[in-house]
Amino acid sequence: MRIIVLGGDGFCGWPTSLHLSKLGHDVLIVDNLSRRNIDNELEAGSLTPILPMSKRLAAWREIAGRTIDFRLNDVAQDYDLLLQLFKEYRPDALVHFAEQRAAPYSMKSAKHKRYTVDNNLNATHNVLCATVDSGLDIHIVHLGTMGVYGYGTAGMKIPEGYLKAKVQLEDGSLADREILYPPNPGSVYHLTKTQDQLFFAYYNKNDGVRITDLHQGIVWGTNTAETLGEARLINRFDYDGDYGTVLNRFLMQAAIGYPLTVHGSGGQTRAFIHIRDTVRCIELAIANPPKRGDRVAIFNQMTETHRVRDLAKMVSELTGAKIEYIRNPRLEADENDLYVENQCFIDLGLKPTLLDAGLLMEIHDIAEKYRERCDTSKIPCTSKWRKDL
Ligand code: NAD
Ligand code: USQ
Repeated sequence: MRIIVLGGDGFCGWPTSLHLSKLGHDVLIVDNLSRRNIDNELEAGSLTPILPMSKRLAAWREIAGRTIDFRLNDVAQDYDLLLQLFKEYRPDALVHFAEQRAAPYSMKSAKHKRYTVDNNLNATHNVLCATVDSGLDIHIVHLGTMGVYGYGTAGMKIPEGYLKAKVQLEDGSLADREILYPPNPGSVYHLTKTQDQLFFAYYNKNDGVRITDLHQGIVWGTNTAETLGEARLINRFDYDGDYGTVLNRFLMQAAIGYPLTVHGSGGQTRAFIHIRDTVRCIELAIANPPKRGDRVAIFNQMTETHRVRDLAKMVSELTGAKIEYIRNPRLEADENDLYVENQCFIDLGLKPTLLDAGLLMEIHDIAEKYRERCDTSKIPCTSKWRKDL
């Protein structure tokens, strides 16, 4: 297939591009390198030394004998170039990672809130508009988030996108309906993902665009089969207070002897997935597109749930790291249970990579290897959800 990967320079996009290329697909990465610019803005970079795009792609050509093309484009701003790319490249599928994805970054200031909304909503809308405008039947695979649901479940498993509801009719009888699960975002970033869902529902209904929306949990790990053992292909590893996600942060903190930063009581339960499973899920989603006329396919892309303090304890027992309970800069429930349905990917053949000591230590060891690159002043989460927190 011919596949465009929007946001293919990022943490999920780079290993996905390699994986799809390795499978024999023709891949074109489109990215505006905004994440590298945000690294400059925050004066915080990837713990692992990632190469510039042209060098990454040259290494892949040399190692795998496969070519991945690249176009520098802002998907949210340069609509004409995006449309032209679609018409020239004529992709069968498109994977859309090109959004600002950190909740803390989206809450830093009015400027960051507005950037996140402008960037994410325009990027998604431009992709949909250009798909229709091009006249091509492109299957859009989008990376959404588990955070669109909120993290509470009223005692049931969170379904894959659609909630079975009983509605009362005029005559008092009950009718069955399936509705989009009520959105309940916990940050401006998560809010943009709930809005993305409405764009998808509308363009699917109005224009028959075929869409798979993947509600992904927190991604952990760094290596995939394609990046392992080859420094020039190394994936990014975010550890700073805005972009670093919780489990990778704890492993990195343990590696440099920094106390594990648990927010509040650490009773927050979240969904997780290893980066290897991320790339496999995208392979499966591309191989199993919705048919023309089908509604938006929504899959929960996660493999397990964990409480933050349990993760901290696990990492501490493995490494001897100290745990520090710090004031939570976010507005979120102190304690929550989370049950999530994830049968769609299992049925398609996903064999979940679950958290185990070996994999945790692999990440810890990578962090240890690059510890000299860590700027410890960038570890604290300084972005507050409200000024009074
Ligand atoms: P990332 O920031 O590492 O990568 C995003 C990439 O998109 C970057 O290379 C960036 O330069 C590019 N980009 C952003 N806006 C763009 C624009 N307007 N035009 C062109 N390129 C643009 O993020 P990631 O961790 O790889 O996440 C990718 C997607 O997966 C995001 O949409 C995110 O919401 C979703 N997701 C990530 C996680 C996670 O834990 N990392 C979990 C769930 C969902
Ligand atoms: N947390 C800590 N200590 C830390 C960092 C985080 O206790 O040092 C806590 C947070 O308060 C939160 C939880 O860990 O309760 C998760 O935080 P996170 O930064 O790991 O993840 P989150 O902000 O939810 O965002 C990440 C990705 C985002 C994706 C989302 C999936 O950055 O792109 O959409 O995970 S989900 O969480 O399922 O919504």
